[in-house]
Amino acid sequence: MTDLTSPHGLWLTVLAPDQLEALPTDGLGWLGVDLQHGRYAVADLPGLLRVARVPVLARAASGDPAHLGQVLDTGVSGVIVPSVTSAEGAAALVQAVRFPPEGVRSSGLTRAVMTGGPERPLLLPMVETAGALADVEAIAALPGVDGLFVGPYDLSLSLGRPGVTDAQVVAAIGRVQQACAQAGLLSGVFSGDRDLDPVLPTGLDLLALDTDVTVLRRGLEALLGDAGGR
Ligand code: 3PY
Ligand code: MG
Repeated sequence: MTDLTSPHGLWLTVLAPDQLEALPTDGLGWLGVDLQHGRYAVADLPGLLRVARVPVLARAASGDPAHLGQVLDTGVSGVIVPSVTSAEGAAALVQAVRFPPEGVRSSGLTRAVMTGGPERPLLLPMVETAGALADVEAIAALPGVDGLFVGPYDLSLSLGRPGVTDAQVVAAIGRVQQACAQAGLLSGVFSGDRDLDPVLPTGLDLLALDTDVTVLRRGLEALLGDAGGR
């Protein structure tokens, strides 16, 4: 995914393809499709991919190898994989996502093959547990990992900290970004909080600003505000 025009991404949780089609994409570098906490199933990906005008990364529901194979078979640009707890867990993801000899992913006449999907989709394990944070340098050193993606909400829970802008959570995000920079990997974060944005490290490659539902909500608030007393 070398064609990123901006680090700014939108996290899709509910939108159908025709609604996505109606959104402006100026300034948007990529889309995240959330199969973990969003409404999507694997079967929703082809429709979204058909209308997307920027690269699509799927946030998988889990690190299950069969699920990851099905997600990748749709032709997404890459997978963001939740709930990694150790370097061993991340190494297992490399096995699931890479074809032999690097891994054990199965090949077939998939949508990715038939429509010219990426030959080597990105693998971005999430750092959102204390275990993954403790192993972050080892995870970044794994061949087959292209980048790390921080989930600040789960990370704050796992670290026992009160929220995503807590100093220890922010420092942890900085550590992940540094590990990525040192290993030459992509670094990504989900924000969803306008107080978090200004304290995030600079130089992030992927910054998911917020979700589609937040966009709708903020749009409605702005509309009602503009209408004022009329
Ligand atoms: C988290 O912050 O835990 C996430 O997974 C972001 O979507
Ligand atoms: Mg999470």
